[in-house]
Amino acid sequence: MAETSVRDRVPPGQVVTEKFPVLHTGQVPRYRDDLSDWSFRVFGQVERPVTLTWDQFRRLPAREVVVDIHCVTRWSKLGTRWRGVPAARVLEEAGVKPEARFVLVHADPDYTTNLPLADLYRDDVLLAFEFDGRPLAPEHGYPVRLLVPHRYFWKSAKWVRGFELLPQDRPGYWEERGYHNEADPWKEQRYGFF
Ligand SMILES: Nc1nc2c(c(=O)[nH]1)N[C@H]1C(S)=C(S)[C@@H](COP(=O)(O)O)O[C@H]1N2
Ligand SMILES: [Mo]
Repeated sequence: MAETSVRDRVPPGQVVTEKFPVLHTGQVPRYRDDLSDWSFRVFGQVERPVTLTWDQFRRLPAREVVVDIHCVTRWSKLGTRWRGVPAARVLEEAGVKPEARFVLVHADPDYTTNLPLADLYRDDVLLAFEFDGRPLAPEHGYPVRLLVPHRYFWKSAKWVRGFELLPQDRPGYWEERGYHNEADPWKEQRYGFF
């Protein structure tokens, strides 16, 4: 099978980097060593709101993906390797109501970002707990970050703590501050109107 050439993997206006820049607002959150102060909630338009402990979360089946990631600040990183629980698997725990169409992703410290619910059913959308075979670094989202490779990286919330299922779209932190609601790197949806 012919590999897509590297050039074809870089969206317009992006520059490839080997580094892994760190970008976020606020302080890197710290958790207890046993992660007893970490949980993941699924709530809103669901049959059974759930709060998963770290142990419950880690018992869910995980998978590995290798994906390209694209930041709105114009860096792209190709072939990044992640391991995590498919977001869809976590939704299954709660049972999604038919009214649910959007998700507001909640993360520490006070970060949110919004997605269409359908995004969470993609194979490569993970609640990722490993990068390149190791636990996430604190500054990259330890213990768990969302990975949404097909959208600009601000949608990949670090220190993710919950999914709120909604009947209507609700903008997150950057979306409220003028970033594009859809954030498709191939369409250069960097900034825009909600
Ligand atoms: N919780 C949280 N997640 C976040 C952010 C943030 O401020 N808080 N920033 C986002 C932005 S704007 C980017 S570009 C990526 C950067 O991820 P990285 O630091 O692992 O490269 O994290 C995203 N996830
Ligand atoms: Mo960003």
